Amino acid sequence: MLKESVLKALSDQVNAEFYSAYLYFGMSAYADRLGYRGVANWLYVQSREEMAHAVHIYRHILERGESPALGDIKAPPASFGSIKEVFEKVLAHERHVSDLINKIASIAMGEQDHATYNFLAWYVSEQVEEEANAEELLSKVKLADNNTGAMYNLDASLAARKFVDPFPQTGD
Ligand code: OFO
Repeated sequence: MLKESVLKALSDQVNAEFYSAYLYFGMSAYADRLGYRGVANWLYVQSREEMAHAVHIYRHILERGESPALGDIKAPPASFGSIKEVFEKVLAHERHVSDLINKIASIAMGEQDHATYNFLAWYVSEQVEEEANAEELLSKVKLADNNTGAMYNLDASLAARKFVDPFPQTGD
């Protein structure tokens, strides 16, 4: 069983992870429309990872004998000013998600829910990686600075990203 405050925080995070997936779907579609197929692929893979993050939390809630409260997922923006703006928003969003994860970890610790606190350790580390990846990509886009050749090469390199299940042991 989970304390009410932990259940609410975890349920909200399921929603936040699905929103992340939805946001990156929207960004992927935007990049695709501009012809940046590699950027679109990177964001699509990112979106799939976010769904896996959501399902993994959902399963933790079920394993603890509770049901998540599944709320509405808000619509993401349909358009962005540029590829640079996309990655600025990715970075800002990942920083926001890091804050959310840290807050849930604090709630779990406050409630002495060591199982949830331990479960969240993976997400804490993941957010360090997510922020680093977003920062690196934003730097590369800024360095390319609308240079067509540099953007073409960056786009080609992002086309190689493949989805890897972050939780192969559970198939989430
Ligand atoms: Fe779920 O890791 Fe990004 O947001």
